[in-house]
Amino acid sequence: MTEKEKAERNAENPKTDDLYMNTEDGSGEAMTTNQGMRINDDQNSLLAGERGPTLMEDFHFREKMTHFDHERIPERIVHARGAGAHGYFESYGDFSEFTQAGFLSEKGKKTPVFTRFSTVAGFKGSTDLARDVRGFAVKFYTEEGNYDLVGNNIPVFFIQDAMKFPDLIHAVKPEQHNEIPQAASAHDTFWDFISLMPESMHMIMWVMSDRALPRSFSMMEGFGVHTFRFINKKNESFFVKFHWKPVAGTHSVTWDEAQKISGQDPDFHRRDLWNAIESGNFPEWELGVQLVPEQDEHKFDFDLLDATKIIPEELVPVKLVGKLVLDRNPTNFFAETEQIAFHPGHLVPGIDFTNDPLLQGRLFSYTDTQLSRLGGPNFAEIPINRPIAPVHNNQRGGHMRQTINTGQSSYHPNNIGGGCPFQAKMSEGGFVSHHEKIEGHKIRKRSRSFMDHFSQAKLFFESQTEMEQDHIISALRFELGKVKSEEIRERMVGMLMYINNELAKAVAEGLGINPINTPKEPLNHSFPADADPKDYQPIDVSPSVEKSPALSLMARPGKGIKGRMIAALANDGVDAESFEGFKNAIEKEGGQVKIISAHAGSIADSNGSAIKVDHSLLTTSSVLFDAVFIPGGAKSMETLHKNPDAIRFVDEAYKHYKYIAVNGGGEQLWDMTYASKNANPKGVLFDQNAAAFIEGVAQHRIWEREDATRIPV
Ligand code: HDD
Repeated sequence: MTEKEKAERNAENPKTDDLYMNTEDGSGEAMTTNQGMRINDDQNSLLAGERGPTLMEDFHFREKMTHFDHERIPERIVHARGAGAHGYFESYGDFSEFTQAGFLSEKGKKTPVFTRFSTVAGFKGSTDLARDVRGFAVKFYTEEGNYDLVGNNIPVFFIQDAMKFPDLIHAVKPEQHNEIPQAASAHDTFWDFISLMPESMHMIMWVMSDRALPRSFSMMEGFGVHTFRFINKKNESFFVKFHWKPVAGTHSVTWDEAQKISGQDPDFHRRDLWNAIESGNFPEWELGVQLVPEQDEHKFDFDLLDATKIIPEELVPVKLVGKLVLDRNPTNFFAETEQIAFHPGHLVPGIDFTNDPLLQGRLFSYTDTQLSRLGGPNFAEIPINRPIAPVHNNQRGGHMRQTINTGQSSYHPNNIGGGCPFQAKMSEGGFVSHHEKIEGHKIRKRSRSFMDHFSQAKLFFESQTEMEQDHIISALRFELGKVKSEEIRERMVGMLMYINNELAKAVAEGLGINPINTPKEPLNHSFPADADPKDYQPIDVSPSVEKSPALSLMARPGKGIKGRMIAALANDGVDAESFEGFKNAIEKEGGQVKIISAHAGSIADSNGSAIKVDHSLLTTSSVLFDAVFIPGGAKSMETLHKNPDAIRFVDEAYKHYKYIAVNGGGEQLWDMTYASKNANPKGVLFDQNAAAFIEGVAQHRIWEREDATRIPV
């Protein structure tokens, strides 16, 4: 995308920069200290004599070094690793029948947003491709104040009560004695905890599925997870579950690829988001809501307040209400992506909480964590966190206060300040909590309606395609295979038997366990010291939905190839016509073509024109691409067919079920591969036009390529 195009697009869409950005690029300016004094030597410390010691009075050195020494802030306790982007949300219509939220009040209404995606378990410097849940947090800068939808790419959670969150996170993070392993749940403490917590089984099915290995942030769904409330102007309330549906469809990588990508390019997802936006292929999602009228609260066979449950789409359809477009990369990662502070309690009138005990606990945690991460109570004044709605209140002081409040009074009621700032009337946009009737005893107890831990785990597993089920089995074999304790492995297999017998048997076989011998009762070890354990054991529920096709990744293939990366294997002498024709057709559809060659620099095509090489075979790998194109050209093939890295590149792409297009003399390289030994390879297109290849790439993978796994790379 050209700078002119970017400027035009920025002018069209609402954005927050003008409102908060305090950018500084130093161009054309002399260097100064933080006090604004000009610096004329930034190379040498102030010394007592040419070879003498550094003087304490060197204030420029001390200021520069002190700032550097304090450059880092504590990383997030969870979701430390992330990437973010600016964009906008556009409402599909007027949804005031359900909510008074202004950003959903008018067709075409655009609201600026900042979105941050993240992994959960790894440290800030860990790999993007960990098997993990992904955070999907959106800050809407609405006219009524900031609204944060702080969700994940999985619609349920491991635990039902926030009280268990520190335990869950301690269990999944690197173990405390040796801080190993990084960004991985495949270790004893995680599975020890999980195998004692049957409420986590539904989430475990999702995390062991390909959902935990997204191909791209733009190819994963997002969910608000909890049941929230919509409130309309008549004060009528609807329970609501939020969904983000990716326009590009839902796609994943395989576990073998994920592990290799972690070494080849641990920034794979960050880079993908950045490149997609820079190339003008803006990632898009539609916002969907499942609405349940207040009076239907108890109509389901699960509790709406239980965050380990979904509402199957077959019971309540997803209504699309708007679109999220990410169209601008951050200007400075630290200032924006690192300093942004999300909070599920940042609401606008028209959206409210429910009594979900996981959500209620989150309402405390997020502000609390910002206090240590961002250093004090004024984090809402950091540019990226500032609402576009004006802020007026009597909060004063604190570390790093930016606002200079004028006047004499900082309390309410006051007469000295003319009673200002005054309390807004409801008609002026005030927030009023839903008038829910609450009566009860103070009690620490989990409701019996939260005790069905297996029916939706079963629903999820049994709604997957055979290939997806195989991946879940392999993931569990891998994860539990890394667990050293036999007892934990057995306890987990015992738990899986309550989800699906075939699943448990297959996992047990991989672990060399006889499932018959696995412990059965009690399943739940998470109950108060004086409680009767029986009160906390799972209950059996027959669900009203036995299969939900919407739970399979295959349910949302999306359209087209926007954002896909295609590797073109070419060397000097590549056939100009065959290469250009494919490249142009792919780029027209929003895919990106990268030239991979035996050497870096540039290659000369058959017409003698120079083509810039994007990567030599040394600096890239097939796992970083969605498909491979081998254009013809006798001279090009003469080099490549002898290159072991080129042969492996093609074989590996085949192993990972990718489409491969072979044109003209490209067959010379193909014939050297192990994959070519198959007489009728699926998804390998010989001398077909670009349209056929594009159609294939849009399907993402050829999962029915049965012989793929036996490719020895
Ligand atoms: Fe959380 C960060 C999502 C449960 C406590 N959480 C955080 C982020 C996301 C979520 C997307 C990263 C935001 C960003 O990009 O900066 N968390 C969830 C979801 C949950 C959930 C969807 C369950 C439905 N979280 C949860 C619980 C607690 C927390 C139960 C504690 C009681 N989460 C935090 C936190 C974090 C956080 C410690 C770390 C950094 C931050 O908040 O700003 O407060």
